[in-house]
Order: sequence, then C-alpha cells, then structure tokens
Amino acid sequence: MGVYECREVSPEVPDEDTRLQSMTEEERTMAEAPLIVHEDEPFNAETPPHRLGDHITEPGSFYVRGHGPVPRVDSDQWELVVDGMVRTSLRLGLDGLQSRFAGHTVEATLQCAGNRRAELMAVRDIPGEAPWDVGAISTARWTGVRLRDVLDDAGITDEATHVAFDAPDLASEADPPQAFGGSIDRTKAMSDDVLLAWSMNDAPLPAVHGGPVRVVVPGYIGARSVKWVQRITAQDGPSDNHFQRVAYRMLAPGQEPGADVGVELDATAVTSAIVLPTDRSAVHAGWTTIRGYAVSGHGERILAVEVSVDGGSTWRSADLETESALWSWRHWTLATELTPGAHTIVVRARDTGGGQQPADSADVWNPKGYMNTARHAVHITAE
Ligand SMILES: Nc1nc2c(c(=O)[nH]1)N[C@H]1C(S)=C(S)[C@@H](COP(=O)(O)O)O[C@H]1N2
Ligand SMILES: [Mo]
Repeated sequence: MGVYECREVSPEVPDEDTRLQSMTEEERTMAEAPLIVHEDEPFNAETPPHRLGDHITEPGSFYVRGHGPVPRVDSDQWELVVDGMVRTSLRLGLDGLQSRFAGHTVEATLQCAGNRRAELMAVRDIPGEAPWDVGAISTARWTGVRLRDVLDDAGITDEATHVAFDAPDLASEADPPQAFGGSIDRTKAMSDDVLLAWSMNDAPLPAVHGGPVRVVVPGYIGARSVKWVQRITAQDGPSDNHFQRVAYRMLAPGQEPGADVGVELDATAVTSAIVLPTDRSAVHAGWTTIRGYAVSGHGERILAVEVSVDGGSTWRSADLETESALWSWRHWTLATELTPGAHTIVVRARDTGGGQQPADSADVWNPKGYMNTARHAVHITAE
C-alpha cells in the first residue's frame, strides 16, 4: 500500500497498435478474431481479450455456449406453451407475448459456469469439457417481458416451487440424448429482472443466442438462461432435464456425475479476471495498464478490486469503472510501472455481500470444472 501516487503520473502506455505490430501474423489473426472458437459443432466460442474490456459486448463477440445444433426457429412459427401448476395454460406467439405484457429492458452479464475452467484443468485434467479461458462471459442489454408477468397471467398456483424451461435443441452429450432444459426456483422466477427476451442490444435476438426468444436469468449461471425457449412449466421441484439433474451441478472431488449427485448451481459468486495483458504475453517495460472485469451474482455489487503485481504479496486498489447496472460486470484498471523481467499479476474482488474470492484455483478444483472464482493470475514478461 502507499503507492497510490503512481496513478497521478501520466502513464506511457503502448497503444494497441504498437502491441499488435510486435506480433507474428498468426498471433495477430488470433488477437483480432471476433471470437475464439473451441468447437464448431456444436458451436462453442469465447470472447477474445481485446473485446472483454467493452462494457456492452460487441455484436458477434458475445460468447456462445451450445450443447446441440443451433435450431432455426422462424419468429412467425415460434410458439410458447406455459403449463403445469397454473390455473390457465397459455399458448402464445411472439406477437401475443409482445402485445399482452409490458416490455422490460435489463442490462446483464451472462457467464458460463465453465468460465475459467482452463485454470482448473491445469491443476488436474477434466476430460470431455471445453477449456474456457476468461472469455465465457459477456454483457448485453436484453429486452423482453418479465417472466413473472407471464406466470401471473397464467395463474401460477401455490404448490409451484420451481419453473422449468424446455428448448428444442438436441444435445447428444446428454444421457439419454435429449433437448436442452433447466429450471429456476420460484422466488427467482418471480423476481423483477428475469426475462423472456427477444432483443439483444436493441436488435432482434440472433439465432445463435436463442432467437426468437430466450430466457435471461441475471445473476445465475448461463445454463439457466435457456435459449429458444418453447415451454415453461410451473412445478413442485426442479427440472428432470439432464442439464439440471446431472450436469451443471457442483461435485466434490471424487464424486462421479449422476442423477441428483452434488448440488445444482444457480447464483454465481463474486469473481474477477485480468483481461490485458494476457497470460504468458510480453509487454514493454515501464508504464502499463492492467485491465479486467469483476462481477458478482445474486444481486450483489462489486465493492472493491485489488491488484497485486508481485504475485500476491502486496495489493493496490484498482480504479473501478463508474457504478454499473445491478447485474453487470464492472471493469477496472491499474496503471503500474513494470521493471524488465518476469511478473505475476493477480486480481481479487469483493462484493457488497461480503463475498471474496478463494486464493487459488487448486482450492476450488471440482470434477466438472465449474465456477472457478479463484483469484486470477497472469504471468508476463516485461522487456
Ligand atoms: N436451448 C439451450 N439453451 C442454452 C444452452 C444450450 O445449449 N441450449 N446453453 C446454456 C449455457 S451452458 C450458457 S452458458 C448460455 C450461453 O448463452 P449464449 O450462447 O447466448 O452466450 O446459454 C444457455 N442456454
Ligand atoms: Mo454454460
């Protein structure tokens, strides 16, 4: 501590172009790609570092996580059934949904439970899962109607404790192969900002992100924001879908995935990551700006972000972006002077609920590699 005067010096930061010019052709192509693709079919791709600093993610750079082929659902053909523990089942088209309920817009970050799995895989292998780096996270302005308004209109009954969502995309990885689905608890379903969204950043929701209509559950793992939603069922327990009962559950080390093994994941916990410089990269010695994001979940805000440039021995407060929307990430920066040589930079955030990040990825390793909210470190060389 006590080094805050550093931030009053005007830092000589090499601009983006200088850094790009010192890259090989291949590195430059990678660095400028709109998405880093992990898998083509089903399509899975993460937001690249040079786009992770945007508050609202550029169209085309929002990460994509899919378990089956992208279904092409015509917006004229799309139909939503609302049934189960309701007084009146509903059958609605897009026009019906839009004309019957008040529109509502929510800015929210979506984060896959597998974000930062790559660091867990470096601790111990996690077979059959994608090695997401820090980019399985993006932010958009979502417009639609409140799920609560639709459930109220159908007359959700007192016995209903959960609300389940069904989609048409067939996931062959599920056992048995089945369409994607999931559920959330009733309290969350009836809260202010859970949406049936048809628009992303004021444009029609792209097919790859669930268009014509998807669920958006701010503050919960991405898996609960079911894309191409076609059925909503009020029921007295969680969904029986593979992605609720088997996958997206926190297992203890040594546990094997199976029906109802472990704990289902819902709200995300406070986390942060360094976006630039990237791990194992070289920067110019002297002044540089470290950049990254921090985000919580379950309705908490980011309280503080601290950065260490000496591997975690000493910490300095990062500059936080102006308070952002309740469900959105907050970007941060720290200007620092780096001497030539190797440096380990670490970040840690706290949220308004008292949440802090575990010290090390090894402490949070779990068999499916979910929710790696450990402090994030990058190892860089200044030259
Ligand atoms: N129908 C359907 N919805 C889905 C998925 C899916 O495979 N099928 N993937 C889920 C997961 S795991 C995540 S992280 C988010 C990703 O949303 P995005 O592709 O728009 O980023 O969608 C969720 N909704
Ligand atoms: Mo996910």
